[in-house]
Amino acid sequence: MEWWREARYGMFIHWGLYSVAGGEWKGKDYGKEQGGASAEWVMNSAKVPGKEYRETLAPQFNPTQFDAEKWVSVAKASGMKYMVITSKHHDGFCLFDTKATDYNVMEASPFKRDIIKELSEECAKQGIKFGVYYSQFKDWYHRSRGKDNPGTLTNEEYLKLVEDNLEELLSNYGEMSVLWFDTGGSDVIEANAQGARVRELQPNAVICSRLYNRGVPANQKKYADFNSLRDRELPPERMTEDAETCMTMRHNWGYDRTDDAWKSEKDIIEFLALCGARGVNLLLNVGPTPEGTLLPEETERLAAVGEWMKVNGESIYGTTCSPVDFDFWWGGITQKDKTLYLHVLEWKPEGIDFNGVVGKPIKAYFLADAERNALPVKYDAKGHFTTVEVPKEAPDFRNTVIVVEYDC
Ligand code: JFZ
Repeated sequence: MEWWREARYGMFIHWGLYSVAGGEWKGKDYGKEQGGASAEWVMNSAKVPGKEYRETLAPQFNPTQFDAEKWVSVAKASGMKYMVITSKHHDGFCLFDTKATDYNVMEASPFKRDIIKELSEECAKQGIKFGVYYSQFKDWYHRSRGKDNPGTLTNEEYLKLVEDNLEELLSNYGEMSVLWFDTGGSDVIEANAQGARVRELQPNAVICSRLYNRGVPANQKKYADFNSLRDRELPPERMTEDAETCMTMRHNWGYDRTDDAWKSEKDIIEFLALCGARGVNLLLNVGPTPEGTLLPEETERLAAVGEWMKVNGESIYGTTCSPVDFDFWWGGITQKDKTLYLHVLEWKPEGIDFNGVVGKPIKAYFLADAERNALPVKYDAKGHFTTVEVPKEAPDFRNTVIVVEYDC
């Protein structure tokens, strides 16, 4: 887990046949906020039978502009340290060369390239940890969705498919650093068997708590290495356990043709800082196009976060949430050894108030200030300081991390 705690920030990729649909089916919009669950759910939202979904979309999945080197370079430049891509989402389509079903990119689409292989190799080359999202329980193609929508497999055959897929993903793609299962069934025995297999084949892999159904008590989630919080959720308090929040840059996870609800660079940077202040990793999502490209709106935002991380990354990577009672009106605190990083999202001319903590601070300064010019601080009777004085005008949101160094 050490690399994962150090990493703090990764790329989530939702890509598959649903990207061709772009959230629409037969001219109707099923994106999130248009009545659908999200673009990658179009098969379910539009109640599309498996055969029709496959015959409509699979022949169109030919993302000839896909370039793993570009995607991994964008992630790296953004300061991301790991990547998790959908290897099989709920629509059942496999983005890798599998022998367990012919409903995969090699056999069912004209693309015939192993996307998981190309990305895992590029990540290894560029020093980014690689992992896969895998929908182990929901599968609207292979499993039955009721008498009107029979699956292609019986329940037993489906469990065998999952077992075979895991063997392939855990054996054929080198170091698999993250297994991001998504929402197991209520059967803990099934989930534990899947978790145990991951441990056997990839002992260093970090396993997401969604290996288990949310209803399973935490103390029964034997193989969960981190708590995957609700989508886009910041926990209300500091997390003492390893946890991660995943977030979209707009409404939908998968590519959606009409979704223009882009979060600003400021929104994203501040969300990353607040995740850090709560001791939570951020897995930030992109939904690539049917052509295999990232959207300009995505690459621009990721580059902006990368610029911020160049200056402020030390206040995120490898930090923990601070023991300071941190419900400050102005933002949150991350900590590393005897250094606190105040992530200041709101400003008041009277300065940044601050409950004293262990030890007397040596100095406070803006992390972006190469000269580390000390900011004036006021102390209370106990020698704890109460306020860091800041400029009357709030600085640019990209340069608002204040470092506080301690003498003990
Ligand atoms: C799941 C998927 O259904 C969705 O398509 C996407 O892949 C997302 C990242 O994960 O959706 C969920 C699963 C769990 C919660 C919310 C959305 N949850 O626990 O809040």
